[in-house]
Amino acid sequence: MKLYSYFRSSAAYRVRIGLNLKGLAAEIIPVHLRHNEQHAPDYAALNPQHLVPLLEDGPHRLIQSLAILEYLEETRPEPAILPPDPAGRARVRALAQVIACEIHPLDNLRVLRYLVRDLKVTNEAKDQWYRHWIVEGFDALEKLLAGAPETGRFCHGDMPGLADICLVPQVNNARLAGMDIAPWPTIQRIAAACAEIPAFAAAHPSKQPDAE
Ligand SMILES: N[C@@H](CCC(=O)N[C@@H](CS)C(=O)NCC(=O)O)C(=O)O
Repeated sequence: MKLYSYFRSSAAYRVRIGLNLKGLAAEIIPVHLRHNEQHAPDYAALNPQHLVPLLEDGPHRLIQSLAILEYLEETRPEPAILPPDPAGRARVRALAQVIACEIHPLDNLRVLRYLVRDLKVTNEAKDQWYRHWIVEGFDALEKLLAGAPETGRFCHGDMPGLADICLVPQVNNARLAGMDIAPWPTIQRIAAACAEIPAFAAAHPSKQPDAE
């Protein structure tokens, strides 16, 4: 397998964690987003969205981190990253989507660039925007996690899964933005529990071949 990745990309970070949890090896092909390599013709031909991650698995070329993770779950079911029951799977997917569909897209590099370059928003206002969507998303996520009997050591029970895979990179982004996670104690606790797992630790941006 080949994973087109950027060390700081949280969507690629999700797939790196998923591969590690399932014990799967993938060659990392770095795509430097700050140097605009996602827009290079060779890469754009692979992914017309000009985004990472992209996973090649034999003849299959897969994009969108959640779709990739579901593909890995279906093709390599053990260890599972989704619970066995439909209601549990719906809960885990919902938690994952709170992050991957409601926080992350608003804070993506191309959105931030558009705010500054096209809409002439100041850097201060751009940073305020960035933090705003994390605060709003984490406030909801904290309530969803803290108030639920299904929450265990991890987002759903005592085994890490899809929701944790999405949570950890988003917490990392928040910390990189100088945010304190303490106001969300359940999120903080779960992120700390994940950090102890080698599959999560090895996927961290600082451990990537293209890390700077
Ligand atoms: N929904 C997509 C999001 C992918 C995405 O936004 N990737 C970012 C890095 S985290 C990217 O490639 N950004 C390039 C850009 O904004 O120009 C997924 O989950 O894979």
